[in-house]
Amino acid sequence: MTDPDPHEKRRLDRRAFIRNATLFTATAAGLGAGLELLTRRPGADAQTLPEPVAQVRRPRPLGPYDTKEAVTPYRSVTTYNNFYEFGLDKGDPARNAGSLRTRPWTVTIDGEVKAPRTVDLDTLQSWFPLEDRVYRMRCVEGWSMVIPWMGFPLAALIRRADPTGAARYVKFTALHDPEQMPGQRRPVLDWPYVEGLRLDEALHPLAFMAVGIEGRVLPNQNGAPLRLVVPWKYGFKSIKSVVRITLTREMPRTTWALAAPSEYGFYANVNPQVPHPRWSQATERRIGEGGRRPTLLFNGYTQVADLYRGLDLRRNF
Ligand SMILES: Nc1nc2c(c(=O)[nH]1)N[C@H]1C(S)=C(S)[C@@H](COP(=O)(O)O)O[C@H]1N2
Ligand SMILES: [Mo]
Repeated sequence: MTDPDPHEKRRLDRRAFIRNATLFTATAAGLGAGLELLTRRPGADAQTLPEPVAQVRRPRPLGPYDTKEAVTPYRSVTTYNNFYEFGLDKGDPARNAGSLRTRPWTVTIDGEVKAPRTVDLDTLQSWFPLEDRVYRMRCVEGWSMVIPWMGFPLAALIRRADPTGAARYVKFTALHDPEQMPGQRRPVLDWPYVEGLRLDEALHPLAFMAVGIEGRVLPNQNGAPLRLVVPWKYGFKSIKSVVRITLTREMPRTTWALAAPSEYGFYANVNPQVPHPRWSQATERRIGEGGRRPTLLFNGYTQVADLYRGLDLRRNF
């Protein structure tokens, strides 16, 4: 996808960080060679639609959590992606994620829960009625989309796991399999990708586990078969291809916060007043639109503000 936007440079800046990071042990030349190995698949442009999600009746009226803003074209949602397990360029996930096997797929729920278990994804999905959620998504790089997810509230899953009184955080772990995920053959990030939420954040009704987009199962490049969606936080919190959900006592060490602690915090709440050290977060480019629009505190989801009473949002960025 061609991207004439000047802020594209900022994305390159984010990649430039990776080349300088201490965890990155290979040389820049090594990274270049590695990216060459992320082969382009012929025919990736002839988009075949995923199968419909069975349980969902459509259309349905918008609910209290849905934005009425125009939905981003499906083609953009599924071809302009960040999923570093499949490469660093926006088009790489759509080109390369065909190698991800999404069935069978198991999810382990463990840690501070009374009933730890490993469950097949189809079983897990059958526990909950699927819902639609039309959410804004704001990437830390300065672009945004509106995506019609389908899935179930994270709170429903956590309540079913029955946390112990000691649980204070939720840690999410993505699949680690360099055979299926060619980007993991290089130490671009500290694999597997890990994310986390405070337990009260995870129990907020906006926090969502997605299994589909627009009535169809999640395309691999969007984090199939199960991904987190936290719409009031920068997109990197919304971890893709989740295999493990662990309730913990301590704040989990998360991938981007480990990679660049001065640039990516644990909270990562969207906040136009807290710039990224290397660029402003005051505005954003809505994919498919010209120009830029103002970025809103908590990405406009002001109903989460109560979670952060008494917390200094500049220190806890
Ligand atoms: N496992 C994993 N999850 C991930 C990422 C990633 O590289 N790996 N990228 C994150 C970032 S930076 C963003 S902006 C969103 C992008 O989601 P989308 O491609 O479905 O729009 O996924 C997030 N989840
Ligand atoms: Mo992002």
